[in-house]
Amino acid sequence: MKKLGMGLVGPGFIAAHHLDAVRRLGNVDIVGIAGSSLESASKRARELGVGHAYASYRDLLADPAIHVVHNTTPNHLHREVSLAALRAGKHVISDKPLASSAEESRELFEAARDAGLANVVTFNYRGHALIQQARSMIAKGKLGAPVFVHGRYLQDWLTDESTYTWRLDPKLGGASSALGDIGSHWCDLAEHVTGSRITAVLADLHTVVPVRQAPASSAKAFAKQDRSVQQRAVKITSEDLASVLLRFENGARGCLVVGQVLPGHKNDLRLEVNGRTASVAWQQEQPNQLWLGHHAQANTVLERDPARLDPAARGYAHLPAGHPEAWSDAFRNLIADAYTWIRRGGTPETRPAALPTFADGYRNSLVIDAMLRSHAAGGVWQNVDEPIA
Ligand code: SOE
Repeated sequence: MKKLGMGLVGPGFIAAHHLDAVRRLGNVDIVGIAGSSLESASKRARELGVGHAYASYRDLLADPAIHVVHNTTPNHLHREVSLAALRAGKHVISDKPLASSAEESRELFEAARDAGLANVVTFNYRGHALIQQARSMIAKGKLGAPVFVHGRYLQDWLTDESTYTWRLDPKLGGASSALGDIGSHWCDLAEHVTGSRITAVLADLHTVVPVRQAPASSAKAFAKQDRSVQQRAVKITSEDLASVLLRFENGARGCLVVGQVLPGHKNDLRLEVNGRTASVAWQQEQPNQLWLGHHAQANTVLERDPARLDPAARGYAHLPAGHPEAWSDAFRNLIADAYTWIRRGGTPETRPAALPTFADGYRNSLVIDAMLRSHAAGGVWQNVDEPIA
């Protein structure tokens, strides 16, 4: 089997996890990384144990040893780097959200489709075995028709007004902050698990912390801010809190709350689907258990155990029950699916069913866009635009 070479552009917080996942596959060469300068890329390459650093992402793209590009740049660079990578004939694995706006996402979706190359967006929570189990159960009708899809994605790393991140700057992070950063994961998961699209939304957005003290450089997610460096006051216009009502194409109703300033909530993503005959609920912070709810019999908890899962989910569980698998294992599952697809040629027919593509990233941008429109219109229902194919 030909050994594939990968390069990574944008060596920030998430880069280490891309590299970790690739290393765990064992059959992909990590060729090199690029950042904002040769100096920063070299420093990060040393820290991450990567053998080569490029002066720019263009140099990385010019290297024939690289077949796959992982784009982990800040959102405002997703479009530029992913487009250039596709034009250079490289398969692309991009961080979420796919781009800074629905329009940019459409451009990327079209470029990937026309290039005939594998295109993946890291909605990594799909990689959990019990998420695939819930999806399989719903597809098989084990819950009856879904009637209510609800949940939350809550964090607290932006609680303190002295924490600042590029994600809050619309020029760098895109028009939405909390919704683009983490609401996007929830919406993707809800659509993936139910197999049904969000068709309309009613959103109320809010900025709990309207002024922040920004240091010279942006905070890494979950990192402690260094208060000794000089600060400047920055006015924040994007949301750090959102409440959204949802309608799905299968008739189900839904409800989502998203926030990043909610003390005590670290990475609290929860999804529950109530069908006419049974319910399922899953929590990211306890990913090895799937709650199964019933009306006329006792509720149960399904432990993640390959032996107890549907065939569609079994491949995403690697250890017996009682040996927890979590965030990084799900991330690895997604990256494993991405490389499986690349080895199969990256055609639409050969894509592993759980793998999120640029088409999904584009759709997701349209959902977030509808939420922004709904709020801007004073809190009225907005239809999610159909993707332009
Ligand atoms: C910060 O909110 C963050 O790292 C997100 O950017 C990730 O996508 C999410 O999975 C965890 O939280």
